[in-house]
Amino acid sequence: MKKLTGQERQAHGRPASADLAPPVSPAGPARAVVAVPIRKQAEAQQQTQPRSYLTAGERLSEAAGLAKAIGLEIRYAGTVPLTQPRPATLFGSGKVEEIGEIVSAEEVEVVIVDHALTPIQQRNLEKAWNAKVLDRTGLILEIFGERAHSKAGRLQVELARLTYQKSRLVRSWTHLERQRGGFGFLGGPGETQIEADRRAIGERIDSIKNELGVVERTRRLHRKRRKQTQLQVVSLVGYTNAGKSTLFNALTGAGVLARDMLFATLDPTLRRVKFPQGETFVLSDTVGFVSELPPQLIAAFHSTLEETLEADLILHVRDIASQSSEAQASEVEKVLSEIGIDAHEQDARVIEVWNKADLLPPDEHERFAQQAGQGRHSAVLVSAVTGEGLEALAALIRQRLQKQMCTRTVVVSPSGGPLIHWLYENTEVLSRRDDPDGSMEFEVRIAQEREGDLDRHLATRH
Ligand SMILES: Nc1nc2c(ncn2[C@@H]2O[C@H](COP(=O)(O)OP(=O)(O)OP(=O)(O)O)[C@@H](O)[C@H]2O)c(=O)[nH]1
Ligand SMILES: [Mg+2]
Repeated sequence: MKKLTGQERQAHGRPASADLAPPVSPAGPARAVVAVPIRKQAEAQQQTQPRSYLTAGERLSEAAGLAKAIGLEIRYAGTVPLTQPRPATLFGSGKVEEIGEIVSAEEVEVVIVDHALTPIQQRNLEKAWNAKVLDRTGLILEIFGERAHSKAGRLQVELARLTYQKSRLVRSWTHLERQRGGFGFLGGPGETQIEADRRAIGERIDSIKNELGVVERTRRLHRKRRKQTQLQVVSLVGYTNAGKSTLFNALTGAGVLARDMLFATLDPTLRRVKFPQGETFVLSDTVGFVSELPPQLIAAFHSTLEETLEADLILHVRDIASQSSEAQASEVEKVLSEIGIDAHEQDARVIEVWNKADLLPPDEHERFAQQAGQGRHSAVLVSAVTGEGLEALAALIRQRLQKQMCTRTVVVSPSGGPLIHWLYENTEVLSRRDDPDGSMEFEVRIAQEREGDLDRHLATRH
């Protein structure tokens, strides 16, 4: 089939490649090809550490899932062996041609290359295939762009996008390149235009950071307030689609979005949960992780991830029925360690929640049920859909949170007003008894790490 030129495509009602906006246009979802480059050493790595790396097949289905997450209609998806990355086009000319034939045969508008591409490689491949090309980071940014609804979420995504775009401003411009990299500025090619774009992007990044600064300060204030009143926080983390929001809804009765699509959740949601015994804690649901999460996104979402960093307990939710559950778990641990949580070994705050137990065949279910208590982390086998294991999970959460707290009895003299105020401000008052002589006896709960503060106050005020 003859390859269509830009003009012919426009004549056929399809936009020229440069300003293609995937995915959904009045003509229906954009047609896409998904190409997953597989490097020799990545394959070797996967073979030596099968539990830490996704197989080629798993990477392919994940890349297809990411493409579907923005509504692309996948016409062809395949892995492409990559022996020697080429500076100009990543793939060798033979592969470029091969993919090009599929692109024109399927009349594809977007090609997803599940690998990092330089701006030069991206431009050259767009020319070669006369289609829009998105690399992995570009695709994930598109997904986040679609999912961001809150002001904070939209700012964070725009910040990540601009940071990514700023790093991709390239020198040698043609008309096409100006449209893509130029942030909409119609300057001439050459130094000045790039400098102008870089400055404009830099200014926008600064103003976004200022706006986000307000969001972060508010979140920090809320966290400080919760800490003061001993309200402990339990944070749900995990690979995207593992079932975090479904579990959140099951434990809190909230109705946050839970759906079989990647990155359904972007903004954090917090809800109080009360144990039957009366104590209360806060559960937080947040954005999921994926392998090779773009660093720009981790940076832009650090105030969201800070919630997890400062949590009293971290529930690492895993889709235990997924073939790539182990590899996904190690990807999650990589991101957590990037934000300062050593989830792999040391951090005692981590509990693994092995979710989707209902999808396991009986023998596997049996095996995981046995393993749950034995691994390097406490783990609980649950199904957020059937409710299996949720009581055991709640009991383990309570036990762990209690371990971090201590209960003290405090007797306050009749003139102890300031101390009483401090107790209400900084502890969880479980009970109070007023004695006939005017003194009061309080039973309070306080985090072990803050017991010193209480003792200091008792020493100075009665
Ligand atoms: N069978 C089964 N499906 C589940 C279970 N938990 C969640 N799911 C399904 O898995 C899909 C993803 O669930 P979510 O709760 O949205 O997953 P998530 O981890 O919050 O995903 P993101 O927000 O995208 O990171 C949905 O279709 C859920 O219905 C479970 O225990 N069993
Ligand atoms: Mg979710």
